[in-house]
Amino acid sequence: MSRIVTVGAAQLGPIARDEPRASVVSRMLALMQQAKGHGCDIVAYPELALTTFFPRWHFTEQGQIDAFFEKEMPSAETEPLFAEAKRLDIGFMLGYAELAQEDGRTRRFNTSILVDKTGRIALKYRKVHLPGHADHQPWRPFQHLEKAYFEVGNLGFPVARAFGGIMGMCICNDRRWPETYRVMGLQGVEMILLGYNTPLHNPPAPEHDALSNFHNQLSMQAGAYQNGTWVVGVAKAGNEEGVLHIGQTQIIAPSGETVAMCTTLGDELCVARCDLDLTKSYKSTTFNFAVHRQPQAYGLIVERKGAIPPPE
Ligand code: CDV
Repeated sequence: MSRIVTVGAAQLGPIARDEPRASVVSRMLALMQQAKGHGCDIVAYPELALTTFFPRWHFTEQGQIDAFFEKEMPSAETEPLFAEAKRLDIGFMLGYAELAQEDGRTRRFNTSILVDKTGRIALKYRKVHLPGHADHQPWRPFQHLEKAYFEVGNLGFPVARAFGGIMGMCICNDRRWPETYRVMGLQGVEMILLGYNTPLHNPPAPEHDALSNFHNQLSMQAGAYQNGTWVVGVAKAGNEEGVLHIGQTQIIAPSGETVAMCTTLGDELCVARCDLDLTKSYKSTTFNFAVHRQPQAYGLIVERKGAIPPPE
């Protein structure tokens, strides 16, 4: 048996702070049309795909921050993505900053949606692992204020039946945490779509800089293999407003092998025919959770209060 979902991972190059959404959307439409030309069922875009990565700046006016957020989806500016996808009979995954009116208040999330071929939002995810800091830290060459500008996502890690399989999403820093993949793995996920904005330089730990690409590979390949799932990681890459970001947009098989990867730091599409049935041999053997996992043993460890302190 084979269940093929052809995926286009649509890497975006830098987006300038003053680049209008209409210009970004036209870049995204060009990639969508290329994806259709390659027979794709889905085109996946990066985290916060519609604007520059604004948490790198400390803003004091809420209005300046909210200018980067979407108050409705679709909006007049994003509707062309929905319309063209429907016309082309292709689905898409889109990351954006979401301003929601919920529980009687304004809430802000770092969000992704998966839109099916009919234009319906089949799945929504709000980023759980927000990296960086909540306070202005002037010593840094650039800020990472996700903890100030977003709330922790309140939807968990949901999966949905779509595109003939079981689909899930996560966003950027989530990909470094094994819990992300395992929570979806336990729900039988067969393909995880994720976008990222990853600066090459890590101000609190510059000794990690030379390993940025390696850590990107390591996390996504391990997540795929250990849960028997496809993983599609899509970068916003290149030199954005003076900050270098990694690329390496890629599609990873349930074996953990990368089967397609972008080679530039600009707008670029890479494509793979993903057989969702390749997940089966991993999910039914090495990572047959029902047979081999031992959650009762993990409980003993979780019960311990905190880590053992390192020796003096
Ligand atoms: N946008 C992100 O979540 N970026 C983080 C950086 C700050 C390390 C990442 O994990 O790639």
